Amino acid sequence: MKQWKKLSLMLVLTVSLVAAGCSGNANKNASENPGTSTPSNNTSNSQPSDKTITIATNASTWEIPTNDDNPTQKYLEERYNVKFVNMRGTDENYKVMIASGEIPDIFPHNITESDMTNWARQGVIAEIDIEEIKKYMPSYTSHIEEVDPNAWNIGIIDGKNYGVPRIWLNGAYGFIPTYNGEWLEAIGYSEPPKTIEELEDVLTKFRNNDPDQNGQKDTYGISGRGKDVRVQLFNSIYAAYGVNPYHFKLAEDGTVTWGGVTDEAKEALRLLNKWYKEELIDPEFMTDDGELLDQKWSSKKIGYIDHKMYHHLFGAIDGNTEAGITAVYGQGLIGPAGKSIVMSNGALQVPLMFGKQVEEDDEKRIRILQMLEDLATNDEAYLRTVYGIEGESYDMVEGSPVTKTEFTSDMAREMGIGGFYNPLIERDTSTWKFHFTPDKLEFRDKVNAGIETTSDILGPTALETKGKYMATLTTLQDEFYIKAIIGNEDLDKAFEGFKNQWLKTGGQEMLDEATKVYKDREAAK
Ligand SMILES: [Ca+2]
Repeated sequence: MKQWKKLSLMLVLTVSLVAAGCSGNANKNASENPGTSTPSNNTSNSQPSDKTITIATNASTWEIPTNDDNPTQKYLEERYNVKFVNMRGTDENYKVMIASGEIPDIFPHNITESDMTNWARQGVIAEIDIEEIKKYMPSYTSHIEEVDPNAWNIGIIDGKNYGVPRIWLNGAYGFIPTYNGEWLEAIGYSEPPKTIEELEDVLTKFRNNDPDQNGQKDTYGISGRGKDVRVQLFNSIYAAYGVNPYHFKLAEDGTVTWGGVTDEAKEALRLLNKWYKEELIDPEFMTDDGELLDQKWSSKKIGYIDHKMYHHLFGAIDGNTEAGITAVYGQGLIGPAGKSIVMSNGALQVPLMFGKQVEEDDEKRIRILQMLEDLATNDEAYLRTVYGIEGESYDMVEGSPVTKTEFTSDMAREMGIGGFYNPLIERDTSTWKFHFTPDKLEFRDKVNAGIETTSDILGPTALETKGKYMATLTTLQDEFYIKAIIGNEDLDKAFEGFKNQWLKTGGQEMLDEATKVYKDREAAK
C-alpha cells in the first residue's frame, strides 16, 4: 500500500507537469520506455510466476465488494499469485480520485471516450502494445476480432493503443424489421417483404386495406422514434439505401463523411416524403418515442416496427401473444444499396484501461493481461468471479447459471462476485453461453441469420470538433429532416442548402478531423 501511495504521488507530479504544458514529458516517457512493445524477458503463459504482484483495481464502480479479503478476492489471489488492493471509486468520485493522483492499475469499466482521450494525452493511462495484448490474451483477442475486425480502433489515440479492446456483444446485432403476421396474411402476404418496393406495397395495404378488418381506416404502416432516438427513426428505410443519417460513413474517396449529408440519405428522404404524402407514415412519428411505438404496435395501430433488436423482440414474445399478434421477423430490405442490410449500434466500446504505472512495469502488465485472458475465457474462473459458488450463490439450470435471489445485491458484494474482479463480463463469445437460455440463443440465431449490418464507421470516438459543433449540427439536421419528410419543398434544392449550411457550421471541420482519426487508426494497425 505504501509503495502504491508513493506511485500515486509521482503521478500527481506527472499529471500536473503535463497540465502546466511541460512538453518534454511525452518525449521523456517515450525514451524511458523504448521496450514497452516487446517485453525483455521471455515470460509466457505457461511459465509459473513466483513473484506475488500487487494490483490496485477499481474495475467496477458499481459492484464494489463490501470487505477486503472476500472469498472471490482470495480465490483469485491464489489462482494468479497476486494481491489485490480494492479501490472503491464510485461514479460520483472516481474522477476526483484520478485527478488527485489515486490512479488504479485497472480502470473502471465505464470511462467515456473523451475522458480516455484526455487521460491518454495527459499521461494518466498506459500505452499498451497491440502485439503484446495478442500474445498474452490470444483467445480473447481472436474472439473479439471475429465479432468486429475494427475492435482495436477505439483505443488508438494519436497512433498509440491505450487498452484492451472491449465489445458489447449484443451491439453487433441489428434492428430487425418486424411485421404483424395477421395483417400480412390479411393483405395476402405469406412471407415478409424482401425489397423496399414490396415494403411500400405492404405499408400501402396496411393503411388502405383495413388489415384489422374493423371496417374503419384507422391503421398506419409505420411510425418511428422521432421524439427520443433519431438514429433509429426509419432506420430500415435508410439502411436499404446503405446509410444512416446519424452515423459517420466511409465515402468512396476514402474520406469519412456524415450519413446525413450523403446523396443516399437524400434519396431515402425523397421516398419517405412520398410515403408521408400517401399517409403510409403515422403523422405522430415526430412525437412518438419507444414506449408509444410499443403501445401502437400492441394496440394494432401500426403493423411494422424496426426499433427492436433480437433481445428486445425475444422479451416481447409474451406481450405479443397476449395482444393476439404473431410477430413475423424479416430481413433487411433490398433497395438501392443492392443487398439486405440493417442498422446496428455497433459492438465497439471504450477499451479497458490501465494506469500509467502499468506501462512502466513489465511484470505487472503481463500478469494483468494473463489474468484477464483467463477471467474472460476460462469457464471455471468466469463462473467463480461472475456467479460465485455453485449451490451457494447460483444453480446450474440446463447449462446456464441462475443466480439465487438473495445473491443479487448485498450478499453478492460480500462474496465479491460481479464485475469488480472480472471487468470482461459478457465481453467474450466463449462465455456468452452462460448468459443465455437455449431458446434465446436459438431465437437470436434465427432472426439474425443472413443479415448484414451497417454501423457508425468511427464507433465511440472523441473528436474535439464533435464537442464544439455536434449539438448545433444535430439541431440543424433534426429540423431539416422532419421538414424534408413532411414538407413540399424542392428536395434537391433544399438538401443542397442544408448540406452547405451543415458543412459551414463546423460540419466540414468535423469531417476533416474524423477522416484524420480514421486514417491514423488504419495506419496504426
Ligand atoms: Ca381498420
